[in-house]
Amino acid sequence: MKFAKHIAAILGVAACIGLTGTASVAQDSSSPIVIPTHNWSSQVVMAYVIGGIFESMGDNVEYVPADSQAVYEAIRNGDITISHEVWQSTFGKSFYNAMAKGGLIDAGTHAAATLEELGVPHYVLENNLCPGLPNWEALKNCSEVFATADSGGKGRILEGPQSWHGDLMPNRIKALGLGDKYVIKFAGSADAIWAELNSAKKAGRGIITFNWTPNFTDADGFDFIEFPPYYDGCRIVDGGDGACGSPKGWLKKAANYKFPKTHPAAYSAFSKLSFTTTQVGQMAALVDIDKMSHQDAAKAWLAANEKVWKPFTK
Ligand code: TMO
Repeated sequence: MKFAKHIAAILGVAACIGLTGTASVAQDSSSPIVIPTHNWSSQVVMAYVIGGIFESMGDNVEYVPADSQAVYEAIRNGDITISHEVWQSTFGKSFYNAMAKGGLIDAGTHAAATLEELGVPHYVLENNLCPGLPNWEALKNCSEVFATADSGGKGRILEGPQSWHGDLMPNRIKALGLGDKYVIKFAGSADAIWAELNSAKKAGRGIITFNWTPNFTDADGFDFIEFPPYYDGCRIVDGGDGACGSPKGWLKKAANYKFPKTHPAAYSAFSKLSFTTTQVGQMAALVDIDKMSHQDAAKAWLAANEKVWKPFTK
């Protein structure tokens, strides 16, 4: 009897080891990993790059177009599995809000540092179209340089789509006392910003737009305006007066909290995955300069960069 109990105990231990062993080599679920696509090029190319990496590991993936603010709630409740470009300035608040509610986890930070800010193409500085730039105070004295046919004599600032960060820039311009001299116009798309930058460049005209780095414009030379430094709480949505620039920020990854359990191998790769400024810029350039489709750009990038991404899967 004693002996039988002993055997049972040993068998129990063996069964446990068996289970643990199975768990450590568990297969990823065949349910699709849901990857969101938004409305700027690097994000969409990177969606297909990461999807391609998961597929190379035998995982199934699905892509869904998603609003870039609402996506954090969708990850939290499990409708979407990951976000691979969480830009601090624009999405930090929604990311942390979803995390605080529960269901969304921080899956690590890319090597690339970020800035999402208003700025001017380099020739605006080179040709001294607004003396004193990139210091923001120069804007007080040259609004006419940035006027357009529809700006009512004021300088025009071309902001990105309003879905990115709402009234951040109108609030800032007002808070800095520039509201009488400048109007903010929201672009319908990122492509509309690039089209306006192109035509302004051809004409040698002054132009102020929202832009970001890493982006394909890094190679061209785009100068960000230096606003009063960002600090936690300076924005109106955070209780401040709004008179500050954007943070020199991080670029993070997020995931639904179940992802590490349902797809341990894919999660491990995703958590290791990190892209540099150059790599994110390349992904945008393949579309915005080379005019490839997002899918073809991702295929080309994966084929040319196996040494970069294969180690994430190991
Ligand atoms: C989120 N974005 C890179 C467009 O600023």
